[in-house]
Amino acid sequence: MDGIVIKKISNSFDVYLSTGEVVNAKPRGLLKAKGIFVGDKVHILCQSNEFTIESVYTRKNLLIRPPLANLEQLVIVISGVPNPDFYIVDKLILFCYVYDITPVLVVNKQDVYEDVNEYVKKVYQPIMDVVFISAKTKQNIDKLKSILKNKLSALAGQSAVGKSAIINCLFKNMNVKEGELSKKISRGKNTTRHCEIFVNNEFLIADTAGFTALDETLLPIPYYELPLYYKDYLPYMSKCRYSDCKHISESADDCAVKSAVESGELDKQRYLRYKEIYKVLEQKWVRTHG
Ligand SMILES: Nc1nc2c(ncn2[C@@H]2O[C@H](COP(=O)(O)OP(=O)(O)OP(=O)(O)O)[C@@H](O)[C@H]2O)c(=O)[nH]1
Ligand SMILES: [Mg+2]
Ligand SMILES: [Zn+2]
Repeated sequence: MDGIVIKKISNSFDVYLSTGEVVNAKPRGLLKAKGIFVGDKVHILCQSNEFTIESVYTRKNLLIRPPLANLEQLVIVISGVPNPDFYIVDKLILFCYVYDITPVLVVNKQDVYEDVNEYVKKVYQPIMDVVFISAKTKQNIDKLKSILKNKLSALAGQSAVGKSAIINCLFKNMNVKEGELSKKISRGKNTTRHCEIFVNNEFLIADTAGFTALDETLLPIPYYELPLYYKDYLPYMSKCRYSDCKHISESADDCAVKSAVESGELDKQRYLRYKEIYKVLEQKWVRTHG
């Protein structure tokens, strides 16, 4: 039978079977525990009530930090308070594109703050699914559920945006401590190694603190390819004078992105964040190739 690894403790794995059961399994002799990750799809054999992982199916992707295989969706959570850090949001979106993960933006705490909605609608709705929710009043939770259905997803976002509260909305009887969980984890020794998947018959959600600290130097994007990762810039790019325009040092006469930023058609702040990410990636390129 087949299943998904949802938890790993040294040589022992919890596997969620296609029947809905969770069993504990050990890897077959030659199969090294080191080579099996949370999120892996595995083939299991059962003999006299002992479960053995026989093989690991080919992965869609494998993340190192957090150590997680086959992630399909990343739910990036923001809220009115704490003040959203859109630089983190933009980096997480790039990270998703690199690893073939679908990014989804969730704007939580709609019961108290709606101030960022307009900005999010203008800047992010054109490039991704955006859901405005309240974990407290359950506003639009059904919409979020339909996006998460039958997929392996993870939540990412700054502390206190409501990630634990959202997990509590999705999984009855879970009761993850809100405002406490990450403190507990961050006191542990291997914070970045912690990764576990919560499951029920509808969704699989990876619980990990590993995404918030995403460092742009970890993005394996050559700086000169960055323009191709900006879906919102691509329609303009075809009107830039040079087909390989980077929208950086070109003049606004030659660059349709720059002139759209000047006219207010494209958001100035997102463009400044783009320039910052470009600069960091270029410096990294010079360090490693120069
Ligand atoms: N008013 C309101 N408060 C919320 C909502 N969602 C979460 N909160 C509150 O916001 C605070 C932080 O929520 P958490 O779920 O702990 O945030 P988190 O993202 O898990 O934070 P870390 O674990 O530190 O990363 C808690 O006091 C929650 O009760 C919401 O939709 N509306
Ligand atoms: Mg939390
Ligand atoms: Zn340009």
